[in-house]
Amino acid sequence: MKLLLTGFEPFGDSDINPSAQIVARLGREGIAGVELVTAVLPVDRHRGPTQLIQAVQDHAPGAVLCLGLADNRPTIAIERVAINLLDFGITDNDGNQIVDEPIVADGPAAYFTTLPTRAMHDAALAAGVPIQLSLSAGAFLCNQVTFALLHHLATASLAIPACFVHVPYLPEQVAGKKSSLPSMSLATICVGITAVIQAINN
Ligand code: PCA
Repeated sequence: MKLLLTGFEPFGDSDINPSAQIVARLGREGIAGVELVTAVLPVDRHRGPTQLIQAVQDHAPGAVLCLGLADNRPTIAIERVAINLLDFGITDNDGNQIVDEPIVADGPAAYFTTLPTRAMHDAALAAGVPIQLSLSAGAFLCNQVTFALLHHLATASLAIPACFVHVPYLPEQVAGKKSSLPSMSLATICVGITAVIQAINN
């Protein structure tokens, strides 16, 4: 199977985004039985969704798995739903802070993600990695690119399953901060994401 795996550039007050590091590492090391194609998306309300859809058009993958950082999650989180809402708590990397706007005017309220989320969850747990199923990817770029992709696939009648997975901070991102934010090592996250991808490939 050809799988498009994406991450995001750093955003906010951090110069690290673990999702980009995971994509780089797994792209370099490979996963048995999977042809991985990768992209790192800009945290930009216009270029983020456009580049994701362009990557799907360029590579014609059999499945799409998008990764991003969730700054307060203690575990990996598989997103089951993307909602038609932009409500940015911070600016994107182009300075846009959008409040209460739809992603697609007159579009549906939400889409379910379309990869086998339960099997993905169970595979990561079996590999010993903390993971949960989540009902909200928030209302920032991660939710936006997921909604935009699912809307594109639905309206273009493309039967390509797609899903978003949030990952926690890396330990080096929280070390020295005042609050005790949760984190997970890059090695552990990569074990979990590898198990998730193997479950998609089964
Ligand atoms: N996380 C943000 C956007 C980019 C990223 O890695 C989010 O959760 O929306």
